[in-house]
Amino acid sequence: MNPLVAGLNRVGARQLDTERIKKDFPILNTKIRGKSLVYLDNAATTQKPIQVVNALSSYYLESNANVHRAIHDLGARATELYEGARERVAGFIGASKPSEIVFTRNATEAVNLVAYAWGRRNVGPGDEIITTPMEHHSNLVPWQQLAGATGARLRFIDLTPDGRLDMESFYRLLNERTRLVAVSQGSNVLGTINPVAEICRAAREAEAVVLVDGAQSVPHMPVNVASLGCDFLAISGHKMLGPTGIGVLYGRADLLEAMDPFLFGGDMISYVHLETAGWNEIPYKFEAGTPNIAGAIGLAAAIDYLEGLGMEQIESHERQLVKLAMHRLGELGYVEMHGPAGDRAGLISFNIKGIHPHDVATVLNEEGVAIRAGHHCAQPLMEWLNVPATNRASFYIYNDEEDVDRMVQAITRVKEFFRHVIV
Ligand code: 7TS
Repeated sequence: MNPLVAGLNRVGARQLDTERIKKDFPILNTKIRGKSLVYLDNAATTQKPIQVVNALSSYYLESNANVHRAIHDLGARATELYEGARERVAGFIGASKPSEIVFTRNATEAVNLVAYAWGRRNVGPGDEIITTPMEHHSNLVPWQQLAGATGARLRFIDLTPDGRLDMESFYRLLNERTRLVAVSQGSNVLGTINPVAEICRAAREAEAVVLVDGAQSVPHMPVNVASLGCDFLAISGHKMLGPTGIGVLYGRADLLEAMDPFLFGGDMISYVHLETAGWNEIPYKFEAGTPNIAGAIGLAAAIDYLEGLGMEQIESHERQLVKLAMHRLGELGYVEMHGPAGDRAGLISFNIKGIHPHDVATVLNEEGVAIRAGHHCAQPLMEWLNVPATNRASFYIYNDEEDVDRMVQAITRVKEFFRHVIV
């Protein structure tokens, strides 16, 4: 027997009970083109368990009111739930206090908040911002804008041929002009896990601030801001079983205190006169207007679900699956996979020579297998890979060995469809 398969059976059975988990996700029973759905687009967004949907509906049905303003009991209950969610997030990522947790719409807004509220005040002409060619556009374009507005310069860490950060290149770039290092912990295309703790240590010595894009890591592995030593961390709730429209910016309290607000209006003020206003304390000064109360509550329920499984178990489950999938795709002989061979996150980007990724994804869809095709909002990385687009299969807690089988089988159908072009 294939030792990877044996390993997966042994470890998978002991770690995550996917059969039980799947029961919490009714959407996974959906039929696509008459076939049962295999959902492998988790890096785009994950499915939601009934526990999260129930948390949303019971909030709306039993506790709906605006937060931070009402004297009435319902308002107090909504505020308690919303602030409880903030505490839940703080505990989940090891923040030292809830006030370091700012609720945003998504990871994109969290990065933009830092680019405006921290960047416009702390970055000037001749300063440098270090980032990488593997960033999602969300962690690149805001820095391009900041550099353009302030006269700062973007510097890019080189990648190794297998898609890791070349750390020597990072150490060469880091200098007294570096104000910020903006780096993803997990690449949404290559599956690379970047050594962010090491980057944070070095940046601290150089007195530079580090923003970690945790959109693809926080849902999949234990992440603790204290042990990473990062200054900012951006998270999207919808990529970790939570609702859409809720994200998180973790920021070190002293940095948040010193920053200007990003958006202005209700709830973020301490006083307003006709001509002037003063700002509320953190984190409220960054949460102008009525927030996504239900979204925060749903995110807390998602964290409960994930912690119930265990982040280490989730990480190891995905690693087993991706290892198996890479092995099986490698055996086909016509699938070119991108990114590191081992020690990587639970997703695989690949190309099949001579066939556009959209065609591959279309054939897979016919077979009920949902994968993504495109540039994955990482166009500079597509240039680096020298492809217009890739296919991407991304795994999560409910995926299992059978899902890998179904994907591989569907890819063999692609070969049948396009046999004249595959050599
Ligand atoms: N950072 C990374 C590494 C991401 O993968 C994404 C979204 C974001 C930031 C932005 O997250 P958002 O919730 O603010 O949109 N990535 C993807 C993806 O790979 N496919 O669809 C969205």
